[in-house]
Amino acid sequence: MTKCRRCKGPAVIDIRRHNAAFCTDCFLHHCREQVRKSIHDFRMIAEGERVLVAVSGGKDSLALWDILLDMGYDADGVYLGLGIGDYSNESHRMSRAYADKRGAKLVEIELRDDFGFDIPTGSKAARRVPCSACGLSKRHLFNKAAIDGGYDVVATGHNLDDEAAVLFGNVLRWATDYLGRQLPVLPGEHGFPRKVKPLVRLGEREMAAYCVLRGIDYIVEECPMAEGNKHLGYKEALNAIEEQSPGSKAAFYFGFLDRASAMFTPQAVAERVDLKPCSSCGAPTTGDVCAFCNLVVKATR
Ligand code: Q46
Ligand code: ZN
Repeated sequence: MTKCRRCKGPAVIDIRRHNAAFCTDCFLHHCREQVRKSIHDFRMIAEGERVLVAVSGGKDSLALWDILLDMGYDADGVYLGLGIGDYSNESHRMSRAYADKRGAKLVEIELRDDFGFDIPTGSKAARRVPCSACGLSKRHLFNKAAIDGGYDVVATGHNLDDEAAVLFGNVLRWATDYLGRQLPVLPGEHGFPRKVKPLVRLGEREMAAYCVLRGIDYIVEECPMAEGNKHLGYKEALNAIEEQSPGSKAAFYFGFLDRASAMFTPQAVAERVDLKPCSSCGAPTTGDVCAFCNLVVKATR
C-alpha cells in the first residue's frame, strides 16, 4: 500500500507531479500549503485585507473559498447568474448551499434581473461569441462588486491546468498583449481591485479531490457553452504531455513566470494609463462608454 509522504499512514491520493502520495488530512494540509505559498510568493493578499471570491459553484471556486476561510481570511463570495439554463440554476444552487453551510456571505448578481439580458440570447443579439460576452461581464461585474463593497482583492479559482492551457494558447499565437496580463496577480490600480489566482500551484484533479474529501458539493457538468472551446483542446494536449512526463505543466507555467513574463508586461501596463470613467457607469475605460455598457445596449435592443 502506498504510504502518505508526510505521516506514513495509508495514502488516498497520489500526485505524480510532486512524486508524492498523501492521506486525507495531509492532502488537505498540502492544498492549504500550496495556497499559502502562492499568496506569500506573489504577495496576493495582505493581512487585514477583504477578499471577494468569484464563485461559480464549481470545484475550483468553492475549494478556494473553503481554503481561504479555513486560513482565516475575511472572504465573501460573489456569484454571477449568467442565465445559461440548468447549468446556471445548478451552479447558483451549489454556490448558495456552500455559503449557507459555512454561514458565509454571498453577493448575488443576476444578468437577467439586473441588466436585462442573459448570455445565450444577449451574446447573439450583440453578435459576440458567448464566452467573450460572458468573460467581459464577469470581469466588469466582479470589479464593480469589489469596488462597491469595499473589497481589496478579487480572487478567482483558476488552477494550474487552466493557467497552463491559457498560456499554451497564447504562446501558440504569440498573443503578446494577453501574455503581458497572464500573471497570478494583477495589481489594483486606476480604479480596479487587485486580482489574484491563489490556486495556480494546484491542479484540476487535486481540486476535485479536495472537494470530495471535504464533503463540498459542486457542479460537475461543464458549462454547455464551453463546447468547441479551444481551451479544452489545449488542456487535452497538455494532459497527454503531462502523462508522459509529470511536472511538464508546472515547469511550463512557472518557467514562463520566472523567465519570460517580464518581457511582455510593459505593453500591458502602457495600455492601462489612458483610462477615464465610463460616461454611463463610471468604470475605468479607454473609450467614452465602457465595453460592458456597450454590451448591455447591444444585448438588450
Ligand atoms: S461560463 Fe461563460 Fe465559461 Fe460558459 S459562457 Fe463560456 S466563459 S464556458 S468559464
Ligand atoms: Zn460602463
